[in-house]
Amino acid sequence: MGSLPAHTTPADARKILENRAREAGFDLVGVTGAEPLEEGGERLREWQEAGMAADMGYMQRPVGLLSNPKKLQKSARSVVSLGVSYYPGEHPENPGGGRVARYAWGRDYHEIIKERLYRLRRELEQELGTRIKARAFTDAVPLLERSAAQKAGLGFFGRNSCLINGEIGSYFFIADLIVDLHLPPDPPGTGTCGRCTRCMDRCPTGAIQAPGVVDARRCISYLTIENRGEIPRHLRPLVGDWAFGCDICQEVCPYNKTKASRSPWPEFGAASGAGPYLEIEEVLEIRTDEEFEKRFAGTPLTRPGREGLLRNCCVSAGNLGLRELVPALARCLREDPSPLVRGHAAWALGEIGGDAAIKVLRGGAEDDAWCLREIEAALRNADRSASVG
Ligand code: B12
Repeated sequence: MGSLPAHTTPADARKILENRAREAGFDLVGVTGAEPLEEGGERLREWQEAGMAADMGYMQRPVGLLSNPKKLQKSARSVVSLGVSYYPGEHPENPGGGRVARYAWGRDYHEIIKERLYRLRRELEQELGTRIKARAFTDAVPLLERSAAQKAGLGFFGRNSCLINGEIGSYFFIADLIVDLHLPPDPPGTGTCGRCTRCMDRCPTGAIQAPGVVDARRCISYLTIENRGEIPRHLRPLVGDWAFGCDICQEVCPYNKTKASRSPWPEFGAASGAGPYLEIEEVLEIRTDEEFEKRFAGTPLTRPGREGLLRNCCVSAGNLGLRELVPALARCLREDPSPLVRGHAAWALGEIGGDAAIKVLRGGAEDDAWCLREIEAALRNADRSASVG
């Protein structure tokens, strides 16, 4: 088990950690013990039992695993929780693209943050003069990171379930260093949403079922990132122009309106990755996984895979009513190897409507049963708007 040299008190070690973490670019630093996260575990159990984890298999793992840092590292004594702002600014007015959630404008945060975490560990080892056994990660292992971060003092749970920090809002990643050192724990994070319910009122799909409880099955972030299947037809119009993730419950939060300041990490800026909008036509032309991987390598946008991202871009095109995309959607409907993409392309054509779209919908040679149902529904939709118009 790691121990501090005789001349260093736990309080000294805590101060050194704070200084090195800030130098490494972390905005928030806190420590909690490595005991199980009991309240978080209880909430997780209820959430799982209500089916709110949707199809995320990794969130259906046993509560005792997800809520116990010692399952990740036997010798764990403290969890160092760190916050790093990713706020890249506000979306400019939509030029007709697929909207990307702010956390994904730049490079993939997983590797970038992990590297800095291990560097932080090395610096601590040098300065403290002791070996530290550590596990470093962000959003990559089975642990309730928000619960650990709240216990470590990084912020409080907002009604949108995000961890909110009174000084910087909620546009920050949580990163963790589980260490075998005993460090003095911080008091848990406190704060309140007061009477504000904007996030609950403004979520287009009504995903926030109760304060702090998000039903993934309705959350646009889940539907466009983690979901591998169709976006349920009744939810598609509510997804709006979001093509990857969603920030609405954070955008409307008063803490973010007044406290969010741009992340100093250039990796998270729009210039380093996909930026605030995807060019829908360009995405709709990607026909192979290799091409897709090459186009989005090193960004978070690889997560839903080619089919998922094209599915989302079809939905954005339909909701934006982009007539100029009828030819690209027609090519998807005729040529894309994936029924998932073809079915959503049909839906978008139905939403856009007009003679050209109807002609495409009538003229196909589809043989997939689900796609055929999508085409029929799209034709009903397009015909209905034609007769109303
Ligand atoms: C699964 C997951 C998702 C799912 C489900 C989200 C959800 N709310 O559960 C989906 C795909 C929808 C999602 C979306 C997003 N995610 Co996500 N996601 C995760 C993941 C992997 C697990 C979250 C989880 O445990 N959910 C289960 C439920 C039960 O837990 P919970 O919502 O956190 O609720 C906790 C509270 O209720 C808490 N609690 C305990 N006591 C109390 C007391 C009170 C009074 C209250 C209210 C709550 C409370 O206990 C619960 C368990 O910890 C974490 C990484 C990790 N390993 O922790 C990232 C993580 C939560 N996601 C993150 C981000 C950035 C996002 C998005 C903003 C991305 C985007 N822009 O599209 C959205 C935000 C949507 C939202 N409002 O949550 C960050 C959040 C950082 C922050 N400041 O909070 C995390 C921590 C990743 C990271 N390492 O930075 N995500």
